Amino acid sequence: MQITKSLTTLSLVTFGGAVFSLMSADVAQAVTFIFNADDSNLSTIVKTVDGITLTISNNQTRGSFFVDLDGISVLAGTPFSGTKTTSFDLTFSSAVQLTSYTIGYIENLDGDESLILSNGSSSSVENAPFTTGLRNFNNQFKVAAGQTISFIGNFGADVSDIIQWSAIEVTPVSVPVPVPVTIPEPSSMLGLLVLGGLGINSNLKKLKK
Ligand SMILES: [Ca+2]
Ligand SMILES: [Ca+2]
Repeated sequence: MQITKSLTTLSLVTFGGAVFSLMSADVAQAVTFIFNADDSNLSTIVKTVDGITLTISNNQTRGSFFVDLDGISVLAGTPFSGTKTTSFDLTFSSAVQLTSYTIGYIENLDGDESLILSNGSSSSVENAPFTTGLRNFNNQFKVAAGQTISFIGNFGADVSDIIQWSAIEVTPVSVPVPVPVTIPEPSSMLGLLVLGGLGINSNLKKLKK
């Protein structure tokens, strides 16, 4: 994916100054991981979307995940999946920013529940009340590739609750791309075209290695 993006960047730069303002903006789009019944009863869920792999593991205390058409149970009392789910770990194969999640189902919530995601240095606390639908993370913090995010769910006083996520959305953290900061004179455009071509060839060689 990175190589493909580099090629696109080179191509755009080659064709003139008009696109420079676009290149300086962060154009990364959110990547959505969707959970469904195929994920149920797995001790580790692995999903790859747009070249980013999400791994969810270490479910406590159940040992495996309960997932149905409403999504993955991120907080679940014993009435719903036999054994409570109170915590688990998430990792992403490349650097991302936590963006949002979609709640597919809730039941028996009392308004005293909370969800905490932390990578050790940053955290996001998701407080009740929860409703179904898309919800931005309270703190959209960034995590490095492979860094463990600990998820902890708090039931509050009553523990017969369930919250299911039908999806989680993250945004790739863009890697700085060396882009010229000055708009080239028309007379130097030919040179840029040549350099751009060389750059593409170089990247293609790397791709073949
Ligand atoms: Ca309850
Ligand atoms: Ca509760």
